Amino acid sequence: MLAYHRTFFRLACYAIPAFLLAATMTNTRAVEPNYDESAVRQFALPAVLAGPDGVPVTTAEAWKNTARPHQFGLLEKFVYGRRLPSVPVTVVGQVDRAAVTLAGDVAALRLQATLQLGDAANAPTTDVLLYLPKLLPESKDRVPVFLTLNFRGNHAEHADPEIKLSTAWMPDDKAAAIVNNRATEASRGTTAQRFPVESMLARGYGMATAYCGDVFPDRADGRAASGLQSLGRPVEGTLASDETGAIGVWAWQVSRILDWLVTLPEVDPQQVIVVGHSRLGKTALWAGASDERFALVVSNNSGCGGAALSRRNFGETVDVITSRFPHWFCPALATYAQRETDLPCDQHTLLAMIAPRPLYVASAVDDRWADPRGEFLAAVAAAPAWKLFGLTGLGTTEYPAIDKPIGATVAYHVRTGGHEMLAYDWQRFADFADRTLRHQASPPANGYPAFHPVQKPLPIKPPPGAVVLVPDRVEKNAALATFTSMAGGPIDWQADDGALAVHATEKNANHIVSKQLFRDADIHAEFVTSPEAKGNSGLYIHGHYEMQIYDSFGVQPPTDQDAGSLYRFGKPIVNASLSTGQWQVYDIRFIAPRRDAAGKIVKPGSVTAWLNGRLVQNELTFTEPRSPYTPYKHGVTDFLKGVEKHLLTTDEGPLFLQDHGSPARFRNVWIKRLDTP
Ligand code: GTR
Repeated sequence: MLAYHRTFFRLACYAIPAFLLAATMTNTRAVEPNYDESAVRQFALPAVLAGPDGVPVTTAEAWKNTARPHQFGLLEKFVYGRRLPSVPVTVVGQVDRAAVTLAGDVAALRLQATLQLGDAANAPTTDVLLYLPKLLPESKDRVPVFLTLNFRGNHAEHADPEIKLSTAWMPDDKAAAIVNNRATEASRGTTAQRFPVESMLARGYGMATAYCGDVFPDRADGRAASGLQSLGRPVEGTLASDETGAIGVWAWQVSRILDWLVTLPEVDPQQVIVVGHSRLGKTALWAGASDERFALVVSNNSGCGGAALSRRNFGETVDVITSRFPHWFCPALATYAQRETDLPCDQHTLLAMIAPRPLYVASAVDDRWADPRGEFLAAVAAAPAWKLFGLTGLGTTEYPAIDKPIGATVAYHVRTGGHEMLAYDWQRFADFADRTLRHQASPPANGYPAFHPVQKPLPIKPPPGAVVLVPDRVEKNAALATFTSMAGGPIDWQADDGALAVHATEKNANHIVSKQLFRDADIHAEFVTSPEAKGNSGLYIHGHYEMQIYDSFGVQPPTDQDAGSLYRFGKPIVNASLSTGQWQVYDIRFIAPRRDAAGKIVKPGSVTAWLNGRLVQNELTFTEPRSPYTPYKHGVTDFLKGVEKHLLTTDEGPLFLQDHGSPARFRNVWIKRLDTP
């Protein structure tokens, strides 16, 4: 069937007038996307090093002078439209500078500035949010900065309540609490899983972001409300085939923000890294191609029109993307729908534009729509451009294993999980920037597997090597031998409707204590909160750090009392709570703090947590316990004194399920130790 369509359309392209062709193409859009590798068509890629005469160049000089400009011109003409001119950038009003302390006691400098792009009367403005690691006052150090556009406004990228709430148009989106095309207070932090400020600042990087919709609202008729008019570009009627699309405008926005960043004394102008996810990953690549001041370019899950080869009919195609998002590209691209093999360029040439600078292409294994293999093959095919400079690009043609980054000056990974930009991705980008830009070793990786838990459908099967503390069905009168009471004896919690119910007490000190001890571990727990006593319970890790269980359904904004918080250390990134009576699920990666011989913490611990499919803590660091209610202080027994002593000397402790006066129920609780086989 697919073969039939391919042949049919190749003929169609040559024989059928344009208006009929458009109609036929619309029909085929109903065809299921191809996810069958064996049904990918055979194709030859345009020579990546070819100059205007079609002959591949052989020197870096010739590449810079002839082939690169020629190839860049093809990308302008057939994919993104003409690069927009530079304009003067001015700060509107004052830059808002504030010293802030972020979750995990991370000291930072937060800057917020409104930039006007150009001096035309209708010049657009964009709000930039920038966090910088706090430097000593006398420091002359300048820091590298990751710059990324965002989808839902700066306030959605971090829960910091001082971030200016965007008033720009946004697509309605329940998950981001956008109502009637405007952000609400509840929108704060809703995309924070994509912007791990604290952990990147801890590695010495600044984090900058701005909303793409400030200069081009992401909708088919967004052109009229875009910055294009201020640049004298047409915004209606029939457009020239190489008229710039939204991606070109967003890339221009990124470059203008760079104009401002490089004026800041704290920012290293030679080390600004452009990063983008998805459509904004396409944008990051085009920005990096159009503006060679970007020192490193990162594409995350950018897919069709980004890092993925257009000639591969796998996942999203030129046909689909140009019909769903006609405003993203220049009009010429749509004419190559169903005849991608006729395109004078392909996306490997886009990647080659980054040479000799370092480039990172990141995919996710379940993001088949973005064609992970097509992204990898484009990186392979772009390699000759780095070779001209005596550099190794990817250095391999072999597809890597999941969660195993590869590459030299071009890096690639395919992460576990789906279409997102997560802590794992950022840590790899920072590793790569450490190596290629800063020429320094990255902090030792703990070597643990990537953590992107699947949380539905419940119950989740425990992985190999996990120690099950509570089975997924608890039989009536089952004597659960995996826990002890606070006094070290048998527990008095009972089965209730197949789950283990908290035996709630007035003193709130009838926790149960796992016999299994652990240091670093992944912890999984399924639970139901009760409407009594605010649903309060918790996963009291090591008896020191409580991942909160609470009836927080609908609470906005969530505080450090609510479900998803690490009590007394950090409120949840987003309120992911379900209502009482519903099964909920936590997955927690707990990296234990390390202590010296006297039991004092010498290296902070960290917690990453997912609640009901949403990231609620992202590598939140913590030091000495802060709760006055730890079981080593409140309800303490001789048995617990022994547990604490062991903990302070070995960094290993139990998991407590907490009694806080509310009969929460648990099932399918398990621990997978990370630091032992
Ligand atoms: C999809 C689109 C992709 C990708 C994604 C995104 O709908 O098909 O090309 O860009 O949106 O930006 O999230």
